[in-house]
Amino acid sequence: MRSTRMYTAVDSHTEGMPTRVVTGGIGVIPGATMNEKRLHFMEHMDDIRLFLMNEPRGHAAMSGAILQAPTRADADWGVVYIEVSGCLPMCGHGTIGVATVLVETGMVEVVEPVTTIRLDTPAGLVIARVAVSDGHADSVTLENVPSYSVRLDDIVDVPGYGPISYSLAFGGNFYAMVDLDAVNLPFDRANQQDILAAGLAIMDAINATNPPKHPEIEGLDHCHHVEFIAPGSTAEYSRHAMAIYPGWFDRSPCGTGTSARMAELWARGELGLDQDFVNESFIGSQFTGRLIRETTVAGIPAVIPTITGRAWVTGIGQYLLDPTDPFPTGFQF
Ligand code: PYC
Repeated sequence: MRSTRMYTAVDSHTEGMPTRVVTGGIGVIPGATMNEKRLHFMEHMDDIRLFLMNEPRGHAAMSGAILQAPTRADADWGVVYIEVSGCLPMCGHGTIGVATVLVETGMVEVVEPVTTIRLDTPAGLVIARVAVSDGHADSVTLENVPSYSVRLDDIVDVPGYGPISYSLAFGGNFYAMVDLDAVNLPFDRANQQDILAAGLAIMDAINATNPPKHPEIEGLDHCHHVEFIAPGSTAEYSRHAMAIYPGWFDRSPCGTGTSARMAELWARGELGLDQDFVNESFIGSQFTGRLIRETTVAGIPAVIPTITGRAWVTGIGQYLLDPTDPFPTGFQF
């Protein structure tokens, strides 16, 4: 066996969505903050992401997280998120996967009944509280970065669809929230290609006419996620299909998307602090969210969300590159 690359990883899934947690082989990514590391990785090391996320080692909806030493004294581990479409500043399902893997592999000191792990992410400090029994990570509650509503009930003209009403909020990434009824499609996975096409058209139109920009985090200036809200959803229990650039659906209920949705509902006065919000994914898995306190982001009213969900370890791997492999950065199909 010959190889010019070898990365070790623990694979997991969070409520159906994969997180390949890369534990070795990459070394220290340059950068004084985790966001600087993310930006450096995107510019100079993207071949590693492609290698680990693309086929044949990954697939069209693959996602992962690279463990790093933290850049801040108040954190235990640092994380750079990777996925098929790039490097998110924050990923909720990925964080639940990371926290589960850190506990189950003993990479943190495990304390029962709750192990607290402080994670340095590109979007800021995220605290993961892992419920542990008999050494098993049963569930993770993450305390997310400040989330806020950007606009409510705006209209974007979407070629092929006409004027579409949407709201936009930040929950670690920017999310456009659109009623699925607005594109006249049923909440049914049989229609996923049509739902995806509508989502991509909506995000394109928003980015072309009125892109969002985070006031404090460099490089966050677009919307790559459209959360289609299913009919019958309320401020207590919501179902959605999360369309993500360049063409896949979150299998999990999307931690940052759930945070954005709660920030939107809070801005409308429909969701208060300390109330459960159950968010269900396109495959029927659930996260439970809560808003735990108010804050501000550059003067904008914001909230701190928590998200509770579960992850399971699915494998331990060493990912190799044979020097004769014709697809050194994989491929998309
Ligand atoms: O859970 O935050 C999340 C997420 C973002 C993209 C896919 N999952």
